[in-house]
Amino acid sequence: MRTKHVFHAVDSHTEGMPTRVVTGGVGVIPGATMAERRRHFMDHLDHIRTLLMYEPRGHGAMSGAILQPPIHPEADYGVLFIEVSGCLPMCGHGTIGVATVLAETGMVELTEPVTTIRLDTPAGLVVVEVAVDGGAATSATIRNVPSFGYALDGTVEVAGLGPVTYDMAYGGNFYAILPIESTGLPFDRSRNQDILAAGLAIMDAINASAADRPVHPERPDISGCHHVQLVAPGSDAKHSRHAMVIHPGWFDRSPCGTGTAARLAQLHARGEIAVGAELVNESFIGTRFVGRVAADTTVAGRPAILPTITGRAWLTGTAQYFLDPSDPFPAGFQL
Ligand code: PYC
Repeated sequence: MRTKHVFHAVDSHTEGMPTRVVTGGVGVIPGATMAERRRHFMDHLDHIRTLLMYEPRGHGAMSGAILQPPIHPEADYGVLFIEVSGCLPMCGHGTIGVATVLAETGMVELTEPVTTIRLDTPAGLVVVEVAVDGGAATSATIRNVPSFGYALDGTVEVAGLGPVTYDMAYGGNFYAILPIESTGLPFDRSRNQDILAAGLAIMDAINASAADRPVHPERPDISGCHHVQLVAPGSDAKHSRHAMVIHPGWFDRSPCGTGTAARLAQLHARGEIAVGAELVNESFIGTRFVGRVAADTTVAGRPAILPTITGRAWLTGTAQYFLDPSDPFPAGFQL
């Protein structure tokens, strides 16, 4: 065996969605904040993301997180979220995966019944309360970053669909949220390629228009819409089901943590959910997160909420990923 590089990882899944937690091999990424480290990583180290997320080590819906020493004085670990789609400011299923891995591998000291872990993410400090029973992490609740409705009832002209009305909300990433009926498609996994194409067309149309492309009012480094939440018929503010279309062309297998936060913020902005109320948010494969509006707040003077998201993750293995100097795909590949 020859290897130019070894990456150590603990693989997990959160309600069906993988999180490859990279525990070693990357080194400390330069930057004075996790947001600066994310920028540096995207500009200079993106081949590490593609090596670990793309084929043949990953697949078209792969997701992961790179552990870093924290910079925020209150945090236990820094986290950089990596996916086939890029480097996210925040990822909910990834946070639940990271917290479960930290708890179940002894990388944080366990206390029962709750172990509190503070993560320094590019979107801000995120506190996770891991429920622990007999040494096992049975669920994790994220206190997510402030989330808000960005624009309600936006309309965009979409190739092949015509005018489409949507709400834009932020929950750590921006989400266009609309009923799947607006695409003329049923909420049916056998139509997944058509649903994917419709979601991506909506995303492209939003990002192509300077007036519609979202930009975080306090964080210009967080912009653009890379997630479209197509809500199933019969959904309401207590129980919502969706297909989450993600750039460049895959579905979240989990109920999407930041998408659940955005859905809570959208429902709150519409006056459909109150502080203290809970929403069960269900993925395209039928797995569930429970979201809660914990409190009101503001972001740059806009009404916003502090959401919590609860879900479960399971460890699936440990691995060392190598890069042989003769490997013809040193940055992986996509079909
Ligand atoms: O859980 O926040 C999330 C997420 C984002 C993209 C995929 N999952």
